[in-house]
Amino acid sequence: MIAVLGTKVVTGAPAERAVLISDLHVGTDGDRVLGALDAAIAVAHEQADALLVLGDLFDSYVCRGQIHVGVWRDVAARFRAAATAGLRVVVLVGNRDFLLGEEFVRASGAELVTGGYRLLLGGVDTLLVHGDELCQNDLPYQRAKRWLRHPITRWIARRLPVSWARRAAEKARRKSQAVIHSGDQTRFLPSARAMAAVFGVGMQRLIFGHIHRHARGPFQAGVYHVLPAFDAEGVGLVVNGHDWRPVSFRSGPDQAVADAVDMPPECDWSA
Ligand SMILES: [Mn+2]
Repeated sequence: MIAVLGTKVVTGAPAERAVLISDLHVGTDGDRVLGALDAAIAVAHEQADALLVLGDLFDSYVCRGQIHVGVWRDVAARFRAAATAGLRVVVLVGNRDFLLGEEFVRASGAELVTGGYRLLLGGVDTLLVHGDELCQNDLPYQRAKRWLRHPITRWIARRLPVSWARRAAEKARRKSQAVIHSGDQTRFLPSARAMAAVFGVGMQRLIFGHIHRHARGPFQAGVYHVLPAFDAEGVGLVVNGHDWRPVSFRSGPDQAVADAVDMPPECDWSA
């Protein structure tokens, strides 16, 4: 096992073909994102070996009781059906749903990854991370992350009643919204030194989300992809061997549709 920027990285089985999506934020956008998710699952099942979700599947997830109710139960059931039909589903936690635990694994049949995930993807040595660890200049967040991820915080939060957990998540959301729109916005970009650290350990490709912008480009000897927020346009990445292309998923009248989208521009980095 290796660690990159404090994030533990586990190694998974290779996948020649995969569908990758990130930042679905299920819980904020009603049914729209679920239609796109159903399409992504269907395309992954028909055309790929794996569905890889790069974090913030849920807008918030605090306590283990949530898996039995509402959208959390519904999304887990969708993954369970796909997993039962033979699809490999891998879900990385994001900063909004890092409290996902074994109850999600049981309900969904997905492989849950609490850090980074390294795999041979289309034959390329690839690292998947949510991406918050790359945003090293977002200092208030990085400080909060240390106590939020503390085992004691986790132990307490996961045992809260669902109604308390939802109120706490809503309060945290309002506070973070107020902070997000203040000050220098470049602090939310991945830092160039974080990117250098990732490619410095020899990764050929890095894929992440979190910053809600679609981008791709070269970095040193490697290549990165930044997946946009899936709840915006249903955009993800389809990998088929050497072919890597962004598509927009939607549920058509009687089948899943994956429309081609333009290759995105390169990403900006913070200092
Ligand atoms: Mn995020």
